Amino acid sequence: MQILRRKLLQRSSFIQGVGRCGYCSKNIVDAGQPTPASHPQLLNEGEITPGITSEEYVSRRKRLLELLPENSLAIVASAPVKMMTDVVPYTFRQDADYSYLTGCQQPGGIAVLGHECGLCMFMPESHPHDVIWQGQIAGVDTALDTFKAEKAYPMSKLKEILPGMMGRSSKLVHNVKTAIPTYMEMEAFQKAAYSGKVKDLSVYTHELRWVKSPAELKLLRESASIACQALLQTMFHSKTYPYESMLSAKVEYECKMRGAQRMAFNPVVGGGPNASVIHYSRNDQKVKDGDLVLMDIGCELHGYLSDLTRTWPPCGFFSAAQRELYDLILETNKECVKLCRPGTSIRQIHHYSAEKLLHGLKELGILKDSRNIYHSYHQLNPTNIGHYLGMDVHDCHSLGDDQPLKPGVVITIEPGIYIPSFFDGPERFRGIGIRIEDEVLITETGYEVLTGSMPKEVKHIETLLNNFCHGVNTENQNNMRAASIS
Ligand SMILES: [Mn+2]
Repeated sequence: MQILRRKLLQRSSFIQGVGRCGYCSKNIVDAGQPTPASHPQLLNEGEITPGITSEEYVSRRKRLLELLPENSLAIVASAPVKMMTDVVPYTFRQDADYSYLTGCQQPGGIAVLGHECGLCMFMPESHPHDVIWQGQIAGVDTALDTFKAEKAYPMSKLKEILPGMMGRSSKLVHNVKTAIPTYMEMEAFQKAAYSGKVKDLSVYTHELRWVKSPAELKLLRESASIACQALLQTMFHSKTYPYESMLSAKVEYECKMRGAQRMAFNPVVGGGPNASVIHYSRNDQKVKDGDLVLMDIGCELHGYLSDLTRTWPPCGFFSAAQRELYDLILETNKECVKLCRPGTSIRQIHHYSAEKLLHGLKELGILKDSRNIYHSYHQLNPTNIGHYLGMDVHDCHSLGDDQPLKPGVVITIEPGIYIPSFFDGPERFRGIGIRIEDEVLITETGYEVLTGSMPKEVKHIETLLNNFCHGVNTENQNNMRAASIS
C-alpha cells in the first residue's frame, strides 16, 4: 500500500514537472516511440526497448562488426509501410534486423554499420504537414541521443554520403528483405553487385539473434506467459461461445489487455475438420458440438513473439477416437520436449517425432503397411516438428535445422496429425486435426518449457471445461463463469 502511494506521488510530481501536456511537453523530446522520459511506466532510464538498454544495442552492433568480413559495410533499411488502400496503411511492424540493431521502431530510415563509421543512421525528415497528420517522428537528434548512433543525417543527404562509404568498402552486406531502390540503384552498389561483392546480411544477424540474452529471454518468457493466460481464458470462453471468430477475438483481446502490442500472426482457430488446414485463417465457422477446436496463437511483446497451440473439445469431453489420437500427439510432444538439450538439433527431434507418430498411426489402424506408407504419412503430417522463435515467428531460419542447439535458443515443439474428412481410412478418425505446440528454451542442463502453464493433459482440460454445479442450472453457471473470467 505504501509503496503504491509513493509511486502515485512520484507520478503526480512527474506530471507537474512537465506541465499539462503529458506526452510532448517542452521538456520532453518526442522520439516517435516510447522513451524513459515520455513513458516512465514502460521504460527504465537507459533502456531503448523495455528491458533492453542502449548498452545492449551497442554490444549487438559490436558483435555484428566482429562477424562481418574485413572492411565491409552493412546497409539495413527499415521495414516499408504496406498499404491496405491508398491512404490506409496496415499496422506497421519494424523489420527484426533493423529493430535488433537500432531499437528504432519507425519506418523510413536506413542504418549503415561499418568498422570505421560505427552506426550511421539516415533518418526520415518530417514536414510540418506530416506532423499534423501523423505526429512527431524520430529525426537526426533522436538517432544520436536515443539510439546512440555515431553519426546521423537526414535522408536527403543519402545520395551525397552513402556512395562514398560504399566505394571505400571492399564488401557490402545488406538486408535483402527490406532492400530498396533508394540505395540499390546507386552506381557504387551496382558496381559492387556486378563484381560479386554484395552479400545477404541475414547470414550474420541470424547467428547473433539465435542465442537470446537474459533481457531478451525475459521478454520471451513474458510473451509466452501472456499467450498462455490468454489461451486459457479463451478455452473457458469456448464452452459458451463455440464460434471460431469469437475465439479469435477473445484471444486477441486477452493478449492485448495483458500488454501485447499485437498478435504474432493471425490466430488459427479451426473447429472440426478446419483444424486439418494447417494455416487456417478464415475463422468463420461454428464449432459443432462434439468437435475439437485447434487454436494456434501467439502475441508480440516489444518485438518478442510467442507461439502456442492447444486442441480441445469446447463441449467439455473428448470422444474415444479424439482421445486416442490426442494421446499419441501428447506423448510425442512430451517425449520431444525431453529430447531438447544443448547439442541436439531440430532435425534430430523431427526424425524422432516422425518415427513415433508413424508407429502410433499404424497401431491405431489409421495407416496400414504398404509401399506408400511414407506418402500417406506425409499427407497426415506435412509439418516440421518445430522452428526457432524470437523476433520472428520462424526466427533465424537461414541457420537451418541441423544446428546443434545451444543454451539460450528458443524452439517450438509442435507435433500434429491432420486427418481430412475425405481420408481413406477408419471413419471414426476422419475430420480430426490435432496439434499440441509448446515453446522450449534450451538451458545449460536441458530445457525449460516456456508455455508450461497452459494445460495439455486430457484430464486437466476436461476438468477445466466442466462445472460441477450441484443442482444449479448449467447454462447460468457457464455464463457466470464466462463473465467472471472476462
Ligand atoms: Mn509454431
